[in-house]
Amino acid sequence: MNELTSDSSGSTAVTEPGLAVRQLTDSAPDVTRAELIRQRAESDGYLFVSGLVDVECLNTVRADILAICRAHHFVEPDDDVLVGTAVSGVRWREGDREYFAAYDEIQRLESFHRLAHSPRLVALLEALFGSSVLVHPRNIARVMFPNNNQFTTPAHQDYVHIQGTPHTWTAWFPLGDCPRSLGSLEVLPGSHRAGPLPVRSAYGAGGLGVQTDHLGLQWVGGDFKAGDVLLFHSLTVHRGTPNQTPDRVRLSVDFRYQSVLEPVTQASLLPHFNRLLWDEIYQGWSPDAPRYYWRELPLTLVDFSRRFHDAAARGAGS
Ligand SMILES: O=C(O)CCC(=O)C(=O)O
Repeated sequence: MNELTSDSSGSTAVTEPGLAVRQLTDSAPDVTRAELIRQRAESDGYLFVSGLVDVECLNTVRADILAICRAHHFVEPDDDVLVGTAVSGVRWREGDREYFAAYDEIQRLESFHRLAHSPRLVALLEALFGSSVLVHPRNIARVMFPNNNQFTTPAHQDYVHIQGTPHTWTAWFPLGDCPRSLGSLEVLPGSHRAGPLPVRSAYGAGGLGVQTDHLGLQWVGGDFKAGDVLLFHSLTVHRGTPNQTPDRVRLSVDFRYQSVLEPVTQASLLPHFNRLLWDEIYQGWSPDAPRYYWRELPLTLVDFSRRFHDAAARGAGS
């Protein structure tokens, strides 16, 4: 059965559940209209901005990550620097020793961490928060292999993993063009207003999923071009789409941001997966690179509640 839906943009669309997905509202024409941006963010729980990040910087990171992927035999050795053809039969994922060996090298990339500080991205978040922005240093990169659908990111909220303040926003974007069939990201507009949802263990990034049918909301998503950014509140439910290509890896990043005036956990100030020290990551970086910048900020540190996280993980349906 088809359903008629509408969102803050006032647009309506017919959705065939499981087939088509409603398109993201593009806020690119509105990035200088702070009040409108805040209203849309509050209403929808997400902002999609096409062409927000400089494609040259993005391609530098892509080339750097693919060079690591080639050295670790994730992608074909004679691939073009920007292509990313998966070696047949290889499908490592987070948690695998082979994945982490490459991921540690990705975490050491200055270009990758610099990308989180992209000026237009940070300026938009400043407008959204109405204050200075804390760029969480705990930057995340993902290499998603084809033929691995079981490990597609489940529908989930980020708050349980981040804590500190629910008003933390994630910027998700692919490192290159990313049609939905390569595995892009979708959001459930309005789901942030449901508060923290009960979780169950699930396959895929984060290992925790939520049920969403009872919310009666409609997924939005689509194809991404290099430079397009999807931002969402830490309680906005989002999910990956499976990488259905025969042989391409999907590269993407998750960067997180909050107002400097909101509390933050120490965990958000540590490297992702906490496998390396910052001093190890910073080796060989250029003098003007963003190192330990958060130590200069007047932050309020709060504990990460392992109990809240684990209780949530043991919750409904797990
Ligand atoms: O890139 C993905 O598939 C997962 C990104 C995501 O949902 C997250 O990190 O919270």
